[in-house]
Amino acid sequence: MFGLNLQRSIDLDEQYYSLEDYQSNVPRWCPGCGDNAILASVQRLCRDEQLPPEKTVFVSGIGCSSRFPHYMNTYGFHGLHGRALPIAQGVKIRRPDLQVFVNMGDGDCCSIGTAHWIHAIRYNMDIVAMVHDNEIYGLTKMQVSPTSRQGLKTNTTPTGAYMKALNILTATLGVTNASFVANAAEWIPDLLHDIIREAFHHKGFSFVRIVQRCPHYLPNLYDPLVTDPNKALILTHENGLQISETLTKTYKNQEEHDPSDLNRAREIAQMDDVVPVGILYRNESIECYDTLRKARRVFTAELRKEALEQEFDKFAIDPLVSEAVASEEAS
Ligand SMILES: Cc1ncc(C[n+]2csc(CCOP(=O)(O)OP(=O)(O)O)c2C)c(N)n1
Ligand code: SF4
Ligand SMILES: [Mg+2]
Repeated sequence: MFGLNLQRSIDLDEQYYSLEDYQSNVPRWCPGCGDNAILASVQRLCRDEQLPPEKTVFVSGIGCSSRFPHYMNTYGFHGLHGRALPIAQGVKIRRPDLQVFVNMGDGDCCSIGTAHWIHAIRYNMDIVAMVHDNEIYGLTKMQVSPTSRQGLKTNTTPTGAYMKALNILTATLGVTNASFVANAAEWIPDLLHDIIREAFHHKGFSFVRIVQRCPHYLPNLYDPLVTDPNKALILTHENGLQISETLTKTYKNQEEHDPSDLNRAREIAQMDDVVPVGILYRNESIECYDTLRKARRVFTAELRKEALEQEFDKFAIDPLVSEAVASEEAS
């Protein structure tokens, strides 16, 4: 009789998710680790897009970066080393209504997970994949990675990495059906956020390589890039990133790059004196495997029941056959 009728005063349709709604455990990454900046950007995206936590999934492999799902207050799957992508594809094919994100390390994606990486690009499923590229195996204490630069001293290459580093961007751009390829640097948070937002809005496999600092094992590695803004080549375009005036004052090295220009994207990806920041390539016309499969067969409750019954029928015992067997045994 006294007080508010809460049933009536709270309109559940008007639920607003704040940043805190996406935050979970306190991250256990080292202070200054670039993974913290990536997490903050992704939580901001979820808040801005008002993604319902129960409709959002983060899938990872194994590595420092792969602790990501523990820090998101959404569904999550901390998988196996190198296997984040097939797990995410499995989730998406069965639950197309979910927003699926993948967080992988450079070792996860480009070493043990290489086959999955290549085929995930070709399958072009509607998933956002982020590679936290710190050029090292962080979790296993500083082993060489395919993206480690030549000469880098690590615990498995104490005299320096022998090979030239694998170029993640040119490799991705070279795969059939590549539909969205972007590059970001975690120390430019505004552009990191804008790039992840563009990736989220792309229908298809959105591949974002993020240059990520590992101050614990490779302190100062990225200092020349972080301290000299001209080492970042900002890619701007009306169909890509639009950079604010404030950022332009700092990041003057810009190129207007049309993300539909694959040849120029490949040239930019090959630059090794600057870090391109922006959308290298976007093609909305490539078909998605999840859409193709959906068009062929809609899994209604009826169809599921029918399929289950067909399976059970394989184990059914025909009464005529069992009678014949019984009388044969008796004679
Ligand atoms: C099948 C398998 N092989 C090897 C390992 C050991 N292992 C765990 S994480 C990792 C590399 C992590 O490096 P990266 O993927 O770059 O992630 P980071 O820690 O740098 O974020 C390795 C080799 C494992 N857990 N499982
Ligand atoms: S070891 Fe490197 S990558 Fe791992 S949490 Fe620490 S700073 Fe980050
Ligand atoms: Mg790594």
